Amino acid sequence: MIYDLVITNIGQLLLPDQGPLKGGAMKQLAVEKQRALGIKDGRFAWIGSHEEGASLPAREKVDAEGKVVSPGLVDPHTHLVFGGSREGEMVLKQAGVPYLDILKQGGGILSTVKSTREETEAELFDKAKKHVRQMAAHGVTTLEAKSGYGLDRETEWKQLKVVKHLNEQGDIDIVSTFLGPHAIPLEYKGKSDAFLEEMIAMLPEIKKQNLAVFTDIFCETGVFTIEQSKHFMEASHQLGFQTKIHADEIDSLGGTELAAGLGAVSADHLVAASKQGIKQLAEGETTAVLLPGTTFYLGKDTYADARSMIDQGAAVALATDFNPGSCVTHNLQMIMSLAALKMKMTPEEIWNAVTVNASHAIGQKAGRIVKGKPADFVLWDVPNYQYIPYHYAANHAKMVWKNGRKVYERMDADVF
Ligand code: IZC
Ligand code: ZN
Repeated sequence: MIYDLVITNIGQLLLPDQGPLKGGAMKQLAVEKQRALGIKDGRFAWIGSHEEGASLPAREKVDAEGKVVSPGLVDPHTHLVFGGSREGEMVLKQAGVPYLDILKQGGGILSTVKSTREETEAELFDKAKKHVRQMAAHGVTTLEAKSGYGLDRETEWKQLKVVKHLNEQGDIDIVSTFLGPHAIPLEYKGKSDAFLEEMIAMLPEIKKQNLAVFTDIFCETGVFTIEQSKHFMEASHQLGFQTKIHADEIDSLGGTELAAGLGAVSADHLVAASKQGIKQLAEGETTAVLLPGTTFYLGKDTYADARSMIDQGAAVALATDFNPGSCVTHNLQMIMSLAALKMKMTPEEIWNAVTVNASHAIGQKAGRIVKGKPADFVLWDVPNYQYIPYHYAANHAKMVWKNGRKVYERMDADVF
């Protein structure tokens, strides 16, 4: 057999175990030295020693030069599709205006809603495509994308269609989430129950057209209450959706307990999660998706308590939360550094959190290097896997493959 591609001379090959990895299991990360990979028809077809790999017949060979190869990263929480941008809010944040106050004044999410309503589907598609390319360039081969900047039928629909077309037309797998209850639009001010019903009324058609796998809701002071979140999640479950929730990001409302109690697939943010909420995560099936980039970007000092979550037995995943207001980065590697520096996660926990646990949080079977599975992987220009959280804010990806196809290669100008 002739392989399509053989990667030789892999210094460290990272082989996360099947997820979800809970608690102490997150400390386990198999790392094999001096390995090689054979790829055929878009899948991993052979894994073995460098010596054997060097003699395999292949259409293309890549010498990894003793560097690190990992599974493609998975980003399980992004607000990918949006119009406009919010750089004007930076001075407000500097002046100490809280995120929720900016929203209350019609800015924040509502400012992005205005821009997203104004832009055409084609414009939103082109912008989102660029963001996906950037994420892929940073090592991401599977990601989740939320709607939630329409807050009306027409625009939510437009966002969901953009995600569908991106997923169909591009190489990167994009898993769609309906986040209709992301904020209360101006035309429903003071009528949040009526708005929520309007969003619930969209669910059957979204299901019928297979436009989203998950639903999500922003459970927060001044946005949706615990009771409203419960109602929306139960309605979603009844219609066959799995659920996610923006929970306990700013105020401790009990969204973590709600998610664990209802068996949500993930509870996201959790900066203000209670002890009881963390205990329930550890006992239940809900993955904690932590977004330290948002805490950093909002200039706060208190990060989600990843240590308690892992030490008590929960499954933790990491994501960028890429969005135009509260975390503006494509770079999941930066999030890995914040997880190490601010949440005291170990390198092994971090790698599991951005591969198998992230994949589990969006119902995918990605994030692993296994014979017969799609060949999604990254060659990193680093000497060992601990190096990525250590050297922060850089892009260490050298080459990225999705289904065996190279989707990114770093160009180094010959300046010396
Ligand atoms: O646009 O501010 N937290 N939703 C909930 C966001 C942040 C995104 C945004
Ligand atoms: Zn979010």
